[in-house]
Amino acid sequence: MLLHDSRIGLRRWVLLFLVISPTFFSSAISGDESRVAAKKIFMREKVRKMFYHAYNNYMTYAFPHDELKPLTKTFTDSLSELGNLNLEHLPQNYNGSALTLIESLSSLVILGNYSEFGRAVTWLSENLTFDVDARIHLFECNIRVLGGLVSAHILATDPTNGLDQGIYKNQLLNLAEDLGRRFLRAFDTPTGLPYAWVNLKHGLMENETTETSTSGCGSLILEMGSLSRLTGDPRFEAAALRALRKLWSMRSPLNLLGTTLDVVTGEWLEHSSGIGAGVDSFYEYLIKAHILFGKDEFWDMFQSAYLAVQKYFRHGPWYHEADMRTGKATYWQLTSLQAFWPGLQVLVGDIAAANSSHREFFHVWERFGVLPERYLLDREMLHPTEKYYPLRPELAESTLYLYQATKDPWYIEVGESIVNSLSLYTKVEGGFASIKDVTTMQLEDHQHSFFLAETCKYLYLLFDDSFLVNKNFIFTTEGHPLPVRSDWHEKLPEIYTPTNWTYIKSEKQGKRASAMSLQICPADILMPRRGNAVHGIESACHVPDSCADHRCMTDDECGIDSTTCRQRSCSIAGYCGLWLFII
Ligand code: DMJ
Repeated sequence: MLLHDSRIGLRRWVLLFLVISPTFFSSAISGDESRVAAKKIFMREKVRKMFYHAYNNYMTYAFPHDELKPLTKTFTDSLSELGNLNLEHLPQNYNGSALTLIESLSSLVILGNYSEFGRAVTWLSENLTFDVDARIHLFECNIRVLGGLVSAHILATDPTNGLDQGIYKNQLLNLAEDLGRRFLRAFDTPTGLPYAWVNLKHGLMENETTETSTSGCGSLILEMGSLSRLTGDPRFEAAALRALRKLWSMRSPLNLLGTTLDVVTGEWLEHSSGIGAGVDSFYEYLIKAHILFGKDEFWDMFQSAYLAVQKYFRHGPWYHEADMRTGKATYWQLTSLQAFWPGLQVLVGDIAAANSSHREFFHVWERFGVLPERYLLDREMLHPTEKYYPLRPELAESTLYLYQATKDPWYIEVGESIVNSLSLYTKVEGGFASIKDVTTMQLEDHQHSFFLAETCKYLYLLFDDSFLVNKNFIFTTEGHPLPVRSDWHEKLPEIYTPTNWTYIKSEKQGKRASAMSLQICPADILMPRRGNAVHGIESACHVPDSCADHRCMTDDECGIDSTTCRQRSCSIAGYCGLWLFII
């Protein structure tokens, strides 16, 4: 009897649950959505305050010098210190280049502060000069200053950004052009590979080092290409392209590159490389140059390079270094800079791989409170001299890309955790300080300009992407936005106005959709039918198998499936496919 009664009771409960469950679930979902929406607004305001705490302290204690020293409330002129400060070549009155202000320009626009943006533009127009006897690092000056000016010029000329058009007469572009001309002297080498260092006033200096890095000469094309398109002077793009082509021609038969090279002899000095320091933005610029300029040449280079990375550097979600000649692993190290890679993978459409690597980086962040500069994977310990965290943006950057591609609220939680750590460990009265040692959280007196150009910007966009809606930007490696314009793009027809590049247009769209295919591939949809066949769309996530006949010995020889974007694996019979393994 008891049993009978309880069965009836259970059935009633099941029936009742079935009746109310749709309402229950829909209200639970909308409850979740509104909680996420509220959190995003709350966090956006927290990031806004973070940005202004860093910016206002810079303006009070360091401007017009380059960067703020937040502990002593003093400054550093790091543009010429990026590397070795050559004091004897600095004039007495050299007082910096307002680097942090230049780096903040696009962030001010994204935060909607057009009046401060306007004041900054006016100040820079009236005061900034590059006719100074300063030895600068080409790569750093390109990504920070040239990129900052070019991007801000584009934002300033966009009437929707609310800048009083009366005050803007291309001053930032004129400054960028002047700087670009000074850069050109660095490219005067037998190989076309640029020197890492150039003097802004005098050009190449006597006995200048001929050593540079792969990223140093392979990540100039976005800024210098844009400068050429804006000014009509083709020399900037031509120089950057020539260097990139030369660099690519120096790859090994495995499609791997080293980390350092000689710009005069064109020989490699360091054959080991990975996806971190000295190489990172080289990969980034291949894919982003393809997105920005639509040249197949960039895509072809990128695809081969990406495949080689996945094949020789990847170990599960981790990436080690390998010798470009043999493909054999050299250093098993996780570095903070590598954390940009999942963001790049989102652009390619390789979202599952991006997600798994990102999770590992976040675990490391959670373990230490921030990301240490270098962790020795094989010895499971921090690198003895690289325990620092200089407020780097890479994890926040990848978090933004993954959230845009998946809309998974977990990434909002990650962003919240990053913001909370930054506030807890690095915020001081005079700004935000770098961490010298993540085991003690001892601080260092430096607020790098990329904290304003990138870290704050990516976090802000994570919580409020209104700047990106119905727009189509790529971000340079320093976080400066450049719009994808049909007149710069070899592929986009003018009638096609793509929506935001990282955006899954509809929340219902599958998570595997490639952010890049949404941007590049839809252009093909508008192409007229060829004969009776509708022209197909090549998936951007597709990485072909190593062998054309799909034979393989290991999983690493298999690529990424073009329709599902899933990693293919090697079957027992030795064929690549989407095999299901039952463990
Ligand atoms: C930035 O200056 C750029 O992102 C660069 O490519 C490498 N990383 C730093 C910030 O960590």
